[in-house]
Amino acid sequence: MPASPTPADKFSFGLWTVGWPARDPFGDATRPPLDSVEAVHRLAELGAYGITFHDDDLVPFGADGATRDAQIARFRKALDETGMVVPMVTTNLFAHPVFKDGGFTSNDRGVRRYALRKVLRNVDLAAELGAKTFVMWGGREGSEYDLSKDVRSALDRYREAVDLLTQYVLDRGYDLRFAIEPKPNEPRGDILLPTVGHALAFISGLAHPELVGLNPEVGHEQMAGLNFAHGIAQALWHGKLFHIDLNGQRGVKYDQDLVFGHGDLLNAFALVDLLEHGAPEGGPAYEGPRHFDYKPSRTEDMAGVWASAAANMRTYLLLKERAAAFRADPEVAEALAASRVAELSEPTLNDGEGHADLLADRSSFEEFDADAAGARGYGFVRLNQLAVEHLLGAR
Ligand code: 3MF
Ligand code: MG
Ligand code: MG
Repeated sequence: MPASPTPADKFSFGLWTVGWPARDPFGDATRPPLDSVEAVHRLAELGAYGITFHDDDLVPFGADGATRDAQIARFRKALDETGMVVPMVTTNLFAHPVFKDGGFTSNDRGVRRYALRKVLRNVDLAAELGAKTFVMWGGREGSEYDLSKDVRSALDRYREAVDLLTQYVLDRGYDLRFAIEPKPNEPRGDILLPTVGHALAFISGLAHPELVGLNPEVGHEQMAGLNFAHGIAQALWHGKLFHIDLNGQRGVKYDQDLVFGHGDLLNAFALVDLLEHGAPEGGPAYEGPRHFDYKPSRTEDMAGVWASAAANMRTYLLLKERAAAFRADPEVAEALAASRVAELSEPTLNDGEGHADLLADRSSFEEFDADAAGARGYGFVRLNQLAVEHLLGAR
């Protein structure tokens, strides 16, 4: 059994996760509001190391300066008392009616300028609290009706906004990078930058791409029917996994935000294996916060909220332990070799070989026995069964 979580595990939670009073489009809140100071203390007791927030989670939208300062001071005191850190901060550009057609990409230019000002103010706060990542989830950047949104202009405006923000961080000398969080839909019918792949392509056209990466969320990719572990592998390949939102999702439906592992458990196993063992030399491929962006289900009371928060961390640690056992199993090593998994890291061409050499190599084509290669099995099912058995604790 894994040890209890400790700050060294780098588990963090959004204030809006444990603080969700469980109001949904069809029903009222089932839980009381949660004070940010209590959230810090309870999460620290459970073994988390960090807490994250949207500006409006900490200070109600439109609060005056004195209220804002007082709320931030109380929060900071709770951080000091517990040793909790704020590794990431984010801005809410989706809740207030002003953002009903988006923030950075609203058709209304005044709204776009207002959104930028709101984010700039929160970037200052993020830097002040020592956050290293500023997440941008553009939940309202999108449309329901194709003809209502000029998508190319919207992307111009999105780029204009992100370019302004990176320039701001550079000019202020902040040690802060941005992470875009893709999502295919909900609350908009179609959201801009809907998947990891779309966001990666967008980042490559920015003025300071080195300051912008991704915050992929398990459920968001799975809502699009995509393989989250593959998406994370590609984000790592581009050097763009700046942050991660862990949770659970069961198939292509609304954003469930279940506890991590309570959706596609096998994919969660592959994900933890990748994060913990995916470096080329075998260590962790990702060193950042293991951030949970889940919602304690509406059926749960406050005791259930804390039980579900603990469940996220325990599931992660169990998967980490199972992945380590999988990697240490000699039969797995043998199955990996039989499946030629490591052979894929060998370059296809010899050192210095070009197309002329390849064309001259008769063994690669004229003498290659395609029928024999086509008849050979890869043994992937055996390998997967070994993974399932480790996951089930049967080995
Ligand atoms: C919505 C989300 C968001 C983002 C958050 C972080 C409310 O599906 O995942 O949570 O994670 O805005 O920036
Ligand atoms: Mg979500
Ligand atoms: Mg999220």
